[in-house]
Amino acid sequence: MREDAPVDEPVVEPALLVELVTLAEEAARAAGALICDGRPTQVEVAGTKSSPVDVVTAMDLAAETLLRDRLLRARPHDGVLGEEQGWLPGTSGVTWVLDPIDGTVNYLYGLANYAVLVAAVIGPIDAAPDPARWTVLAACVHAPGDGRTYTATLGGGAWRDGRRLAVTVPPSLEQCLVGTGFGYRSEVREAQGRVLAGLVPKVRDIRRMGSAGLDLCTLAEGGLDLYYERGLNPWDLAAGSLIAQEAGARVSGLRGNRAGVTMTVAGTPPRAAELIEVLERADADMAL
Ligand code: LIP
Repeated sequence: MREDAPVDEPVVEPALLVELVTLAEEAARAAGALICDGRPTQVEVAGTKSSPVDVVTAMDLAAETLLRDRLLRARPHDGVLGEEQGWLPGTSGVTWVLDPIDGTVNYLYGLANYAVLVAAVIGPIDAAPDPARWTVLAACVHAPGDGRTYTATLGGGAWRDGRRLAVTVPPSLEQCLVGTGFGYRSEVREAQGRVLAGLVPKVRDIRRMGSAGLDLCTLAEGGLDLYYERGLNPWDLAAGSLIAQEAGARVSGLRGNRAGVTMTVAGTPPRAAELIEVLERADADMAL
């Protein structure tokens, strides 16, 4: 049960949810085939963004173009927000939120932990989709490198390759395996490292796997007990947040806020509340 579900959560026609998740999976699989089967032996960096290690590859760009073409050919009045090509407003009320390769550095290094993230959200259409104001209706996270495909619809549960998912409930914070990630700017990473140093003695162990979308899916299937990260973009967060929520996780920010760029915390409610308390005491949402 989602603790941060808005009291006015919309009632959505089941037929629309089925249409959206089916289209999301079809598009994610097509983009996954492109980036995996077409991966060159030596992936070239096409450019950088927030820092010299925040890279974008030609495949990021090609995969997002494929996703947009597929989705808008099927639903031409929808909006789209993508990591590489930005926001295209729509008129239908549905906006697709896309990360063509989540875990770009893993993809660059030939590591399998990367995924295509596709989510359909509703919310105000006068501005780009905002985690503070959206409702995620349908999601697909597809990891072509190892074949994992996760899906969810609002109220319809979370699934991996046809198997229903549920989060774990460890007896204490000390027994929790915690996933996290770090920003691309060194001054941000320094502040995040201080928060991490305070957390390590309080939990079972830490995992940093390089893809927020797959971290949230791994939590949904019990491979992590908790996850937190400061600095997630909407496209990192949208798909995995629904899959985690539908598996029984609480997904939120700190200090009563919703999940978003300031902080995202996910996990079974009692343990998530304990992690939130630790992060609030550490002012983890105040780090650069
Ligand atoms: C990645 C996120 C991850 C974060 C990485 C990076 P990208 O997204 O999914 O959680 O820790 O630094 O931002 O850049 O691979 O799409």
